Amino acid sequence: MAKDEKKKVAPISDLTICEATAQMLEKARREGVETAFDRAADMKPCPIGAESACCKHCFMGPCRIGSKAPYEKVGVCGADIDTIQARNFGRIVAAGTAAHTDHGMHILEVFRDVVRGKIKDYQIKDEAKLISLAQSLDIAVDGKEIKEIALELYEVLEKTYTQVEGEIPMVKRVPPKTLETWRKLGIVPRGAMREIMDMIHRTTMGVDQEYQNILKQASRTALVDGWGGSMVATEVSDILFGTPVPVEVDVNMGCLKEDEVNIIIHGHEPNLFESMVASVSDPALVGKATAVGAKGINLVGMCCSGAEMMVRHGIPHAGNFMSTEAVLVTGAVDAMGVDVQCIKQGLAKVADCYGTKLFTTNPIARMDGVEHIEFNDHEPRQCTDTIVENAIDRYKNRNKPIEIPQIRNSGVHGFSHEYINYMLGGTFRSSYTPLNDNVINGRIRGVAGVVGCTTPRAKQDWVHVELVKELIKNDVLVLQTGCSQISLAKAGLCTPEAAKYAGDGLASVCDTVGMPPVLGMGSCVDNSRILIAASEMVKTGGLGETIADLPAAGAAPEWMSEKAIAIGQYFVASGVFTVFGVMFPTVKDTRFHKMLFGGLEEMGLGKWGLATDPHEMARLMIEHIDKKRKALGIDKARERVLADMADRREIAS
Ligand code: SF4
Ligand code: MSK
Repeated sequence: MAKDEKKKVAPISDLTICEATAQMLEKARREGVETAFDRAADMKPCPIGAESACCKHCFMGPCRIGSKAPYEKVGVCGADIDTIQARNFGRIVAAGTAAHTDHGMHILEVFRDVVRGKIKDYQIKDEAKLISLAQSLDIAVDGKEIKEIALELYEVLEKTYTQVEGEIPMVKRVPPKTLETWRKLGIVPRGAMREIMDMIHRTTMGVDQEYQNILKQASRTALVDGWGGSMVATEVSDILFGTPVPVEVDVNMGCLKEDEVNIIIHGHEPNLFESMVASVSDPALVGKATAVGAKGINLVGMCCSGAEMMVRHGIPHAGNFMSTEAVLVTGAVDAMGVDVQCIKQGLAKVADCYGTKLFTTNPIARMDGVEHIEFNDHEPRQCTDTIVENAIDRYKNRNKPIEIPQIRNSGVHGFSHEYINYMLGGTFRSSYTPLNDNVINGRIRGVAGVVGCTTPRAKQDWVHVELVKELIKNDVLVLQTGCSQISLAKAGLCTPEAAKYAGDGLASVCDTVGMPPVLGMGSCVDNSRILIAASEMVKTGGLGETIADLPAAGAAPEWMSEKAIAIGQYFVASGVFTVFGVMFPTVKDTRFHKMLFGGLEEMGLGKWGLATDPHEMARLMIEHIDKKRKALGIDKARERVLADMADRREIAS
């Protein structure tokens, strides 16, 4: 475990603003335990790969083109820099889309088997959502039993994944003018399997060698993620496990309890976590825990499955992606169960150092040297009860000193798009009209989605927090998901009291409604909630006819995953200006880069932006929001007038 003396070591104050993580990184260093922060300091990214200026799609290469203008160098096959970058980009989108859609398809299969009575451990929790989703997809519901509607809904939603021709079902939720643009451009998705297959096919050696055409398919593939795989995952998870409503919940490593059996679930699919909730509530298992001297069993989430359970059930959350190794350094985690996505292989060594029992559970995601307890949706408790028993055993035999950073941050999370509708409109007139009115009258300048990962390539949480502080100060309402939401929760900005940091207009809306200026919506798959909120704003009227008309922008300030690029591209293809931090995998000034960062907007879609500094990122987003306000004729802040629908349409014209 002794650290290699030659390795570069970055000061911890440069790595994170999360005090708990910093405290654990200090401890890890004292104890000679390595984390991703250390590995990143010692691993200089390949500059050619970082700019996507190389290709290994065949073995006449791999070819390194480099990023020197005028970009005359080509690969052995003759592929130029634009083709190479577009192919790489398309494959990143395909990989991210595959992750979200495989997750969504799995949840849909669970739903099917629940409805058919083959899975007994889960039930339909939100019948009202089931009915409203069915109606939104033109499924007749009158006079039908819930089971009949649910089976019809399953048949329709399955097309999201398996359909080979036609349009995916959820396009019915897209604003008509946005859909018209997609149809004109030929980017309406058919089905996820088809689009991902097409994307991978056309980017093999010697197939599609026109960057515009490759990007067209990348947009189509990304859209089947946002409006398909991810949206189905979110909607069906809500139907099965409950639609989030605001709940007060604690975040940070102080959620661990020294005198209880601590279990962390980390990953993405909610079914593992749901079963674990049942296991830790089982009196027999609680009894076993107390029999060994524990005061109880403490279940805590991390990363996105944690974010999803936090918004749905108010389960405490210990930290985001860059804290998953650090949390094990506390020595207090008795067991960690992981499923899919964003699980660092480095966890295995850290868990080993501190005696935490780490378990993989998903058949597609094993780790060398880590015990696998397969999770089966038909018998979910077999897996989760076994993890609990192992955790109790580890508690009984704890033999490492425990140091839990005593930091907990309370906040309100769980703003589903349904709840935003209700919150702003009230019980009897649920609608997005009050939100649109407040945007039109200027109290809310615009809406921003700030989402995505944390990474050792940026100071953890800092870019998220600085960006959001500046946005709300400028009256931009912030919607959040994923690891970003945890960054902001730790900074204390997910409370109604945080309205004091907002500009006067946004603060007045927050005070009236009693909401925070930063609305946490869930996991990275739940970015689909932001799409639906945007769609509802367009359909409500007064803010243009397409998502591209909205005074809105998106950002992933500390992104690292292929999934983030897929999400970014589905927001861009939906019409949103989307700014990424850290870096972007293109060579600036190539034709492909220009198309992403401007050309797509000229075609009626959104566009990408890049800024590593949060204040520059905020400037870009606010400038874009103001541009859209000007185009809508609402650029001058006005006192609120209660406009009716006709008035709002007039403002839009
Ligand atoms: Fe090189 Fe062309 Fe093969 Fe890519 S596809 S590795 S550019 S020869
Ligand atoms: S977990 S994709 S680090 S948000 Fe969804 Fe967090 Fe990014 Fe993974």
